[in-house]
Amino acid sequence: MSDGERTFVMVKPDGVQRGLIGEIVSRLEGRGLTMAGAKFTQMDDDLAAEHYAEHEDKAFFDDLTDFITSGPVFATVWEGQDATRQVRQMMGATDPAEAAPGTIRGDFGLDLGRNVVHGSDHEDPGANEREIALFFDDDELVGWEQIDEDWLYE
Ligand code: DAT
Ligand code: MG
Repeated sequence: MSDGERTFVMVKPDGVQRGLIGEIVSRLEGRGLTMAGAKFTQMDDDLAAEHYAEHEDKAFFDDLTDFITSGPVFATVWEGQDATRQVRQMMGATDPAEAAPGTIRGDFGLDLGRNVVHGSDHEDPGANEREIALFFDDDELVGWEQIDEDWLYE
């Protein structure tokens, strides 16, 4: 059995526009993570400011919130063993130019301000729960057991 950890993953407006939703979902599914929630939506300024509150003093904050509200996003919750850290590894470095090939950002991005995907920071305790709660009510999340659990976890 997994530890049941949940993490927040969002395909950003550039990823949506470039048709990468399916690719990103496929990678997470293939890894063995289980989707617990999904929402196709466009963020408003308030949600963007809350979601990126840790960056509000940074010079890039206005560009970041303008970008993240510029089009629809695909907001998702994924569950699995050590899910937050594992997703961050699959996403790669924040700057796609530095992200290793084989990671999502390393395979699909070139520019820091267009890095395709967001995932909760595993080095920021509680970030996953906080971000999930910003986007989802409890009754919008589904806990379920995938039939291959016995073959994914020892
Ligand atoms: P991550 O998205 O990997 O968690 P972060 O939380 O440090 O990275 O930053 C949030 C987003 O802000 C990031 O995905 C891209 C943008 N960003 C980060 N640092 C930046 C910078 N120095 N200049 C412009 N945009 C930046
Ligand atoms: Mg971050």
